[in-house]
Amino acid sequence: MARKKIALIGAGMIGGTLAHLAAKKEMGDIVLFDIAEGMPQGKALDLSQCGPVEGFDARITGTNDYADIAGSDVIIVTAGVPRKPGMSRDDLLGINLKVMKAVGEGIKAHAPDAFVICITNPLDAMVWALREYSGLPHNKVVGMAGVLDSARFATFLAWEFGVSVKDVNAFVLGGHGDTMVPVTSYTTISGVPVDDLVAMGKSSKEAIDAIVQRTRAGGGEIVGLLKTGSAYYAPATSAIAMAEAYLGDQKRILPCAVYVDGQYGLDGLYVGVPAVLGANGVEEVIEIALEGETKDNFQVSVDAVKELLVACKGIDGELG
Ligand code: A3D
Repeated sequence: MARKKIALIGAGMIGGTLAHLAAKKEMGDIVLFDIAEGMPQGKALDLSQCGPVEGFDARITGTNDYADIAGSDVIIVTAGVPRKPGMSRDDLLGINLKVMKAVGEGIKAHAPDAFVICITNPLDAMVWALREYSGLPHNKVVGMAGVLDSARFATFLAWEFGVSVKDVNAFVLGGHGDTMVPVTSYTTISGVPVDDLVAMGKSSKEAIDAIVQRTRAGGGEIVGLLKTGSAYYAPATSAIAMAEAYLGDQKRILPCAVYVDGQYGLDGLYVGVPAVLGANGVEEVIEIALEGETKDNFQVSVDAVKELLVACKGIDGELG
């Protein structure tokens, strides 16, 4: 069987980390694409030279030519500009929308059968625009955010309860932004809902509320510390988990930004909800019952995503 091919559009901090992870896991051969001349080629050469030390077989190449992504099984898109301190994800909209147009057209022309995972912010709007520009089926274009947001939530909860992160199953819904909805009623530690653990006195409502807020602001906290860019290790590993679910037909249920077509009473947009990822891409959107405050917060998040789509359509009249 031929090796799988993974194209990484954007060879910056996340792109380079993705390439290293994919190579270490021998997921396939890797093409790093970027508009910066020499940079993807240089990173590819450097990463290739990890192979003999780490013992992986993966051909890693760098390019500035979209023709080289032809035949890719998976494409992970990080092309664009990351947030700087004080800049919201939404400030990035205008700049990154133009990037999505170029990337979408490149994918359409050279790799229309790929499964595409978008990471570029503002995520829920960029994945929608990328799908529009690429013309790929909706089930083959998905956004990475929920896996990362859930991982952040899980990390903070594991610290709070003094347990292994392996035992925390965290659940975050909605758009990837300050309005995301970490759901404590669906978040469990070894099957026990966090709300029940609070009732048992293992933590307090105030502490959990603070963790929810820290999760929502989790990206910004790292931007503030790094000062020159945004998080890249955890975003990269989260996208790799999604790529593995597709390539291995794992049928994993992962929170992703997926196209909703009637589910949750929504259609025509991408938003973060649990979905089954397998060989057909997004195979099913899981519709859970939302009630009370969670329902209201999800609606606020959806409204924020809708506002971004209106802004995108305002910038490029050909969209939607
Ligand atoms: P960075 O290291 O700047 O890499 C971005 C790369 O994109 C650079 O190498 C650019 O040269 C390249 N690029 C710019 N325009 C184009 C183009 N038209 N075609 C191809 N390449 C281009 O950023 P990063 O890797 O740290 O972050 C990448 C994106 O991910 C940013 O938009 C971040 O905001 C976003 N991000 C999202 C999450 C989510 O959870 C959704 C988390 C962290 C970062």
